[in-house]
Amino acid sequence: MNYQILKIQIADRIAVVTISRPAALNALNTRFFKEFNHFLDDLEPRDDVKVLVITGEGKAFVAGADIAEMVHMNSDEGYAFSTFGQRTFDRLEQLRIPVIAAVNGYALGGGCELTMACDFRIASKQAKFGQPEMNLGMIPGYAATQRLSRLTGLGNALYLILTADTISADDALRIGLVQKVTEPELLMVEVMKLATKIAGNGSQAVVTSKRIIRAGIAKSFQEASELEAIEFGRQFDDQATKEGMKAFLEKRKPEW
Ligand code: DAK
Repeated sequence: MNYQILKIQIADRIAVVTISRPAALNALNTRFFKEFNHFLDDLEPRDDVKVLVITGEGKAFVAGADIAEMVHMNSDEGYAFSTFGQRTFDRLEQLRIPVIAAVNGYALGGGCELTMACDFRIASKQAKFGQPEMNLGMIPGYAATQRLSRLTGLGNALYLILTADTISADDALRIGLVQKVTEPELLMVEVMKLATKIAGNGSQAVVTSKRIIRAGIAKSFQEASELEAIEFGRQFDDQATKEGMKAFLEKRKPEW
């Protein structure tokens, strides 16, 4: 595919996707969703890529869904835009490998929702987060009403969505929306350090942990613990687990 919005770099087991439509603050349009799904089609079968990083070019991560595109939609087109976006974000959340949002600037509306479909959010001090849909007379449409409360608690989700307030990276850290805040010039350095660390861990253990942590949220504690026990048992047939334990006992680094 001839990518017009995404810039993709894959090296050393890490894929970095930069959303690049800075003149519109990287607002999400239909073209973005097509390119991103195409990229996921290519990425999903690859087992040489261990971590995905998503960031934005310019002063925004993503300033929301593209209002200039949405304003012309009728209800059928709005429905299609909605389901396409929801399916894409679900697909991202369920990606086998961990996904890090490197939030360089504005992450508003659909942009904040995109970060929440990732596994971690690392933010530059210049980043700003919010769900400003109320200002447009609409409710969030890419699952902020569900993911925000799961990540930050009911009170914070209600506060952010009902006020439409924009908050700083430090406030996002305080409510648990982001995991770390960095100086702007160090954002990608810190994110790549984190990605490299995770990429170097036993790949099967990383992938399984992500899958059962996420699956467990929708289950009772007992069911989720049973899922953990099943997967825990299964890994004793895995050479990587044996190598991890042997390396510890032989006082050397594991060779994965
Ligand atoms: N869409 C389209 N263009 C956008 C945009 C957006 N979300 N945000 C910014 N831009 C464009 C601006 O129109 C401007 O274009 P030009 O005038 O230069 O042509 C350019 O980007 C630069 O923006 P500003 O001049 O406004 O830059 P400032 O630094 O002054 O302000 C800002 C930055 C981020 C505070 C401001 O741009 C802003 O308030 N932007 C809108 C933020 C926003 O309201 N975001 C939420 C959008 S609503 C759905 C699912 C999801 C959604 C909806 C439905 N379904 C399932 C149905 C999601 C909705 C949203 O995300």
